[in-house]
Amino acid sequence: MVVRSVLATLLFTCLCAVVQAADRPHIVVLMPDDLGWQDLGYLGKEIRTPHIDAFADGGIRLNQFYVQAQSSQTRAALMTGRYPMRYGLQTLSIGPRSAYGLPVEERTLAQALKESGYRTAFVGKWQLGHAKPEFRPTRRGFDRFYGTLAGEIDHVRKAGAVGPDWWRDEKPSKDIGYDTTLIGREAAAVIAKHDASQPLFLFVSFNAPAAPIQAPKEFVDRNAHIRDETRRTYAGMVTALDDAVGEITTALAKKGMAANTLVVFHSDNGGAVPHKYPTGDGDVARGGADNGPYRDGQGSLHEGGVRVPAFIKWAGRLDGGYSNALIHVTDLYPTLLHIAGAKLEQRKALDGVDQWSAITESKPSPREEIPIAVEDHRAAIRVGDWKLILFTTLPARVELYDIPHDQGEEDNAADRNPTIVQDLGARLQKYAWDMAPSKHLDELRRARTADLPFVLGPNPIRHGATADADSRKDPSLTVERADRPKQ
Ligand SMILES: [Ca+2]
Repeated sequence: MVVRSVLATLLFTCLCAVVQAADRPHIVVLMPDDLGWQDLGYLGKEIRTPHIDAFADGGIRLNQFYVQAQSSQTRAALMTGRYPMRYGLQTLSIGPRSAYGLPVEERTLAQALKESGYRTAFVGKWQLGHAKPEFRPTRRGFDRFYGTLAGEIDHVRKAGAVGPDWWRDEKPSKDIGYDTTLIGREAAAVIAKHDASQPLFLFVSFNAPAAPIQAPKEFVDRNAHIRDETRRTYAGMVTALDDAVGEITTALAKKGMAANTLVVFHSDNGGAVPHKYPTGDGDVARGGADNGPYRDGQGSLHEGGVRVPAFIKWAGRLDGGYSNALIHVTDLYPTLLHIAGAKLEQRKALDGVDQWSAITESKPSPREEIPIAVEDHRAAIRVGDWKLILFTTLPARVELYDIPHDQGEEDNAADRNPTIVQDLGARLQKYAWDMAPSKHLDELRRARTADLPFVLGPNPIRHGATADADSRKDPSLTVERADRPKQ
């Protein structure tokens, strides 16, 4: 009797395992670079993106999806399920001349999926380390790699500050063409060549629409309705991005993989726009992006920098809709591993939490808080409706916003809510004690020649006092904030 019961259990377990293996979806992550909140057809209307809209229409839109403010940080958070401050990547991005990378002790999403039987491919901008072979995607869990290792390249020449940077696996590639088009073509080819009986993890990390703002004429011409030249060229980059997504859609359909492919789409950080206060990380003199109601953009800890358009789609399984759950990019790691039936146990503790029930069953987010940034000179945390931002370099500054009621972060409520400031500040302080030394700052400290630009900021008080009206056409950008502390 006992034996029969054990056998029955074993049989049941085996059947479940078979069902689960057959059920495991292909996973495709589509991640644009510096895409603004309002720069998709379904969100803004000015730039048409029919292919991305078609994905979004049948998917679940994630209305409170937070990322890190900079490229390398978001990629690292997604790939590890752990906050960048745990392993020293909390400051800026890994630059073309940087010697460091994502520490090899960190387990990556690709490694975890590969261990559980997925084939893996990375196409596009890596930016998680390039100075040593062990940092490369092909050593970090990906079977295949095509694209740029360091990023920050010219979109046509595909060269950056230290020369040509376009690769196929571990060899330089001489492919000619616009990077976004090449990335779309390669991603489609990966799908076309894939043996669909095995699950696939394809990470498409676009280099668009990030600076430099460049697009071939055919894409720019499709946005002739936009008068501003920078915005029109930026829109051309988004059009190329949408066409590339269209190629991927077609490839999935041709291969019969569309119904069993889970697609995750989100920008790596906010669109690059002139900040309310000039200078500072991620600041640009003229940006093509539009972050809609959100303040500032790439590099900023305000919503424009860290809250991005995002959705998740699984045509055969999920109905469309939306989720207002508080989600951080680190949550994708356990969520995707859960769906893939992969092993979650690992040596380093995860920060991300499984959001599958919150997304698909409209259950509350298991997350109470998101430490948006924990750096030597600044930090931010979202807890419930509240968001605290600290600028810790002198003159120090504290900002507190009630996000659902002040999405533009115009009304600093810090003075009126000392208890909340104290509570959120104490939480940030706890994280700060766990912070690993910043690899970026460490490199700068050791540099003999300081040719790497770095500004400790943006600090609104400091920059508000020296705002350069000439560089900001909109006079409101140079007006000091009303909530500046009394002198
Ligand atoms: Ca970026």
